[in-house]
Amino acid sequence: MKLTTAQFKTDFLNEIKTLYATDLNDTSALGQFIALGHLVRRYDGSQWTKTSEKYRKKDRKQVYYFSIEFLPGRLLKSNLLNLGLLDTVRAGLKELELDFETISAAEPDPGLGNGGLGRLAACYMDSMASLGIAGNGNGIRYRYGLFKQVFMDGYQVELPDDWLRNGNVWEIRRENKACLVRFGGNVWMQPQADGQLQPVYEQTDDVLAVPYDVGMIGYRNDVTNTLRLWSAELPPSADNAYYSQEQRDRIDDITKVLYPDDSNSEGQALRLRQEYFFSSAGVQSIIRHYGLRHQGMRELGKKIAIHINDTHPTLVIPELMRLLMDDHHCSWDVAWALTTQVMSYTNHTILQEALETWPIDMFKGLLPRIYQIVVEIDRRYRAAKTPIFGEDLVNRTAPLGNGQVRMAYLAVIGSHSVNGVAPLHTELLKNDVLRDLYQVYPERFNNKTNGIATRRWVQLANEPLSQLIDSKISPEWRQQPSQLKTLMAYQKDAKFLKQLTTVKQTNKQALAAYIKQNLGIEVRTDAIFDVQIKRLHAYKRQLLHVLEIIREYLDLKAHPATKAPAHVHIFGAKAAPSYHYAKAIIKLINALADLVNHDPDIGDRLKVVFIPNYGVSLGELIIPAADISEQISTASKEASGTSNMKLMANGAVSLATLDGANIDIIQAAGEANEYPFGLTAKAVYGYYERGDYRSVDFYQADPELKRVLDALVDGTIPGITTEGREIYDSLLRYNDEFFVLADYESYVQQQRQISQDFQDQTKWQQKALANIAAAGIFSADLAVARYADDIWQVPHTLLQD
Ligand code: NBX
Repeated sequence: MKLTTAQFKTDFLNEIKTLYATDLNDTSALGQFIALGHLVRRYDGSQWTKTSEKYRKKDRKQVYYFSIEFLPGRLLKSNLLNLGLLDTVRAGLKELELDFETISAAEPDPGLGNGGLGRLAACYMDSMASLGIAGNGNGIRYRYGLFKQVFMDGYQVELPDDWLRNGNVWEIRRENKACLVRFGGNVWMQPQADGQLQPVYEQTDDVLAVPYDVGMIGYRNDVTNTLRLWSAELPPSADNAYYSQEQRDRIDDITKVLYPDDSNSEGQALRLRQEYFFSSAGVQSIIRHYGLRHQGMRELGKKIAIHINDTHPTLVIPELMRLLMDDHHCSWDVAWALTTQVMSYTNHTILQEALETWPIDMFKGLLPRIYQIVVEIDRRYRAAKTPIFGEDLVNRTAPLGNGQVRMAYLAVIGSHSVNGVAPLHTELLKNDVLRDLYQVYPERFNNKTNGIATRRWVQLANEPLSQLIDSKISPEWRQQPSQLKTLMAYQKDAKFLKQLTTVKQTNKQALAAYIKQNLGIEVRTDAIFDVQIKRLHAYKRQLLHVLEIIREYLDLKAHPATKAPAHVHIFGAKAAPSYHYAKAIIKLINALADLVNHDPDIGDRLKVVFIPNYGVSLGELIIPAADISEQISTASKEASGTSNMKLMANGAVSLATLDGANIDIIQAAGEANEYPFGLTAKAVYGYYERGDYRSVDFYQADPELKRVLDALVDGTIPGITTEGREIYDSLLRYNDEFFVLADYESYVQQQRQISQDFQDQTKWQQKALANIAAAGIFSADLAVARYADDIWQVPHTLLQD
């Protein structure tokens, strides 16, 4: 849109006056942010309305992306960028003697997700809008987001994330679109005059689902889509029924707090209530919207697509069946054909403990009608498939088994498409986790490698790099990240490579300033910034990184004259509050940091920095400053990874196992430009099959490794107590579940190589450049276009090369 600086200033000052009845000098950065937010909403308002009208007029097929998590990050800057107003607003604020960055930092960062899965959903919302896809998000408006992490005495302490304290400028409460979601009670089927059966509900607990809509603004294309987040409230009771405090709490609790578990299924009834709550409300609103425009349900499959982001929204399958049969009087067969045509499912993990199952008793009690439908899905599946695949396979794959409702199986059976998120992951789904179902439905399985929003992760997070890129190649890369590959023409341009170093320095200074101010640690910006940012989990192996730090420390102590570049190890990671082992690792890292950072023998040559409360906003600060991207999960365990892509796009070089999308990154940028190491997935599976992994052998064979491991228990790291022993035991007594010791040697070797290679900055920046140039293929726009083409079958405006 068009806006002059002068006009913006007038609008902004008016907004301040209207909102606060005072003048600019009397407002805080937060107040200024809120005013700006309102203004942006106003600038975008007509675009949002027009988008819905356009979709309606053209009767466009709608995509609904269901996800129990969305991690959008702060929206002010990205909304301004996408509306084309960022420069104008910056200039206007500057003339008013205000600092845009300070105002922007006052925006709360909504932590409505745990990690990769939630952030991916947000990247895809941005891409759907930017590709002109009629895409809608559907999720939960948690009153409290993921906990805020602080460290006390090196231990993680969780504080509530009261992100709505000052309201949310981006949302619109739509009370008129609220609907009821039913829990519990009894249901029985009553025959009607026409012979049809209608459910009769008794003594149900009804919850009012109220939607809050957030505009998802496309990149300079006049499109604004909707992310709809549901909040649970007391229903308006016609007979003024009295609700006990307990009933009120039970309703409030549904959307009160995000489960802080990444890659782990809690199995709690409250979680199941959350899942059905947003699945039911979402499907009800879809059907109502569809019904306003269409006669009957015949066209449903042509007009809507529902995407299930991991198994948490799987109940959309029986819920759609319920609405089609009970409310719209479809036969089972018609309803089932429509449902499978509409649904598609993405799996994000092969970890056993993450695969959701619900005890049948719990499920039946909470969702009696839905349970009846699942029983019928199960019955029909068994009847149809047993003659072809035999009883054993069918028993293993049916939605109901071992007293459980098996969500992943239900998702596969009720969808027309099942995808993994990187080629290796999809292969493992087919050959391992979902092997039996792959026999039954081979045509449903496909891969969709993850992607990232380059606009947020490069254009916004790394403006110095973006400007440097603009000075060399056409700004088209901003719309079409695949164009980044043309940067390879500068592989031998010494001046350009120097400029890359300068850009990195600038970003490192910004991060170093944050570290100094918040943690009191001083780091050299000519050091290697070695970054591992992700949830804390044993399979992600922060521990392997820790062992390397201990090795470097002991090495520097023993050989003070060693010439090597300074090394700063940077961690960001939250542990699930009940994940004891992960918390022990946090304590270990903090204790090690304490030791290393205060050792006068070490000085500024080695630093360990654990930045608390890692999330989207800190990612935007850390990622542009990274030299090394630590992607060191045990091969086969990380479905894809997405921080690997973000770091690569910002010129960090991957130190990586052959896991998830690391494989594709290494292939894209060239092996010579990364530091691959470790067991392959095949080798890991080989150990499983033979059962002959013996971690102690590695300990005994390598004196250096022995010295490093002993440091966990011999008092070398004074800050730890039982944690050292626990971790030591996990590696040696309990045989090192994640093959840390097997990969230690090759990891250390690559770390040594990095220390050497970093000294030649020309060569180093050539590697960085190869990474930046190859990162375009991991753009979320491309990934979403593939979903649109292959799965949802909707048009989009992706510019192809
Ligand atoms: O999804 C992550 C994977 O671990 C990453 O490798 C991947 O890049 C990312 C996006 O595809 N998974 C994730 O964040 N969470 C879960 O997978 C999850 C599964 C079940 C559960 C809770 C979380 N109960």
